[in-house]
Amino acid sequence: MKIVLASSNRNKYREMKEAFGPIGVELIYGGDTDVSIEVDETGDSYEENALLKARAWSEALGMAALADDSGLEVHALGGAPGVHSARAVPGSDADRTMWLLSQMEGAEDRRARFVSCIAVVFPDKEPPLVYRGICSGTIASNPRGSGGFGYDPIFIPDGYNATFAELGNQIKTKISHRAMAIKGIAEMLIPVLQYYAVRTMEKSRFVQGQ
Ligand code: ITT
Repeated sequence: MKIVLASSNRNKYREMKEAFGPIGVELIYGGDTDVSIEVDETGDSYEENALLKARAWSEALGMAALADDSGLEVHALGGAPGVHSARAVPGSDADRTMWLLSQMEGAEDRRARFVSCIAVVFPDKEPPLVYRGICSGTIASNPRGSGGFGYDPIFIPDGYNATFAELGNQIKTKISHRAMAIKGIAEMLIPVLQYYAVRTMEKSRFVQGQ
């Protein structure tokens, strides 16, 4: 089954593209399709925004769509930037990273967590699937490393002494919030894929029998 990734964030696609092969899903990068979709992320939660994105892409392309809505929640900042992580301040990922470090100046409590919520929407009446993944860690005092994207240079996952940007994609795709969300959503997808496979088989039997 083909599912489109409802995103033009190529970094997310890089972290997700291999993950669904083992359950028989080919994930297509939204940026490689001939539609360009801008979704207003007006939801108050990751779940709402992931569903908004997945619905918009599924309707536009008439196929199943999978969206990730994610963010960084910093304990000392009351959970900010959270659902607003991509737009916390205007500018580049590096600008937002430096802004976050400035907000954290002098803070002893460096606890933080990344959250990823993945939603899958189908083109028929099948109910959507939603799953949330979390990765806990701490905020570094300076940006370190060149891998990943977003706040990766300042996030040190628990159990490691290096940032996501230093650890690189091979480790990140095993332990990150997105990896956890992918694992959960893949388990939810398996029975749905089986249902579609049986339905397709029955349809083709019906056509042959006519
Ligand atoms: P799409 O909506 O097109 O998928 P986006 O980048 O706008 O792409 P989000 O609205 O979900 O995605 O915003 C998530 C932001 O949270 C992202 O831009 C980063 O700033 C941050 N973020 C999420 N996951 C991250 C990760 O794995 N590493 C670093 N930063 C991350």
